[in-house]
Amino acid sequence: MSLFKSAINKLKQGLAKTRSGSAATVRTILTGKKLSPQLLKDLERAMIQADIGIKTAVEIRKDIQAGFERGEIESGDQALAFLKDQLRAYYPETDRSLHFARGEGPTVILVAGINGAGKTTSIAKITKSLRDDGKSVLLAACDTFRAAAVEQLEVWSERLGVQVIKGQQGGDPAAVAFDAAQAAVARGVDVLVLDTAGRLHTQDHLMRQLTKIRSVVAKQIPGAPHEVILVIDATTGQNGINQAKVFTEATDVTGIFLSKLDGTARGGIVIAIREALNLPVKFIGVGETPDDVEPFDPAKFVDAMFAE
Ligand SMILES: Nc1nc2c(ncn2[C@@H]2O[C@H](COP(=O)(O)OP(=O)(O)OP(=O)(O)O)[C@@H](O)[C@H]2O)c(=O)[nH]1
Ligand SMILES: [Mg+2]
Repeated sequence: MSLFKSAINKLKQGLAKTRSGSAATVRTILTGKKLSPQLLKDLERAMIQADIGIKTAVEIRKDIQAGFERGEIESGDQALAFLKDQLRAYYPETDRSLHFARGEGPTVILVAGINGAGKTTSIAKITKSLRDDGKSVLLAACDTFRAAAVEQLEVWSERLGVQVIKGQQGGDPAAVAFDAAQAAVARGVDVLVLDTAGRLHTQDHLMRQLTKIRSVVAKQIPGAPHEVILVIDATTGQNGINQAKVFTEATDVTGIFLSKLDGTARGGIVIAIREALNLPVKFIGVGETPDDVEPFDPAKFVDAMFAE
């Protein structure tokens, strides 16, 4: 993934709260200790507190326990090394890059998520990376529900030097998507990114609106949307994952943008997402500026999470 440059220091900084919080607890519980049944219990609790997900936490504890009973894992330090290996092993080589349209035509990225998840900010991050890579980008303000939503997208677009297609407040978001798809083709832009509403009258409304936006762009641009990115706020923990499930049931999501990892001490949520949704986390948000984005690299993530 050359597009998004990964910087281990930024990642470590972004995970500062996790590193000094829940991951530090896991580390200090284990470091320099002799492994014991009590220590295993404490470890399991600490992993759950890190938002790793109950199933995964229990699984890892059981595996370490089995190693302990066989006499293969004797110390806390060995257990920590095993834990890290295990976490890395949960992530087989999968394609975490953004998928672009093959051949002609713009690539369409649809961005969804509950209100306040960080959609608009994450779009600014994706846009900045695409622009840095020399790609032209057009934005579509399909959140016509809130006036401020369009303004916020416009502020980012001015800063990033890209244009926005918008409609009337309260208008049909699918009509905005239609105009935007036409404009993207006519202007020959490389990537069209659609911002959507996070809240509507009902969840059912929201899901139907997403479906409608999807089908409108699919009719205009073959193969679109090429990516459906679901933004999940890392600070909302299991609750956020449960809300995300509703989206994955209603529409084909191709990847997760996990925002606000810098704002939580429970960075283990990345692992819980694997357990609950089985979708690739493609990007992580580690701050509020367009530069605060990292491609998700499991090995680097696990290292950064447990780094001192
Ligand atoms: N610390 C931190 N804050 C973030 C990050 N991503 C987004 N935010 C903040 O979260 C708040 C909500 O972000 P938005 O991008 O407006 O979220 P949204 O999903 O578009 O919200 P709605 O349009 O209301 O549904 C803003 O204050 C952002 O600055 C992140 O990675 N780290
Ligand atoms: Mg928004």
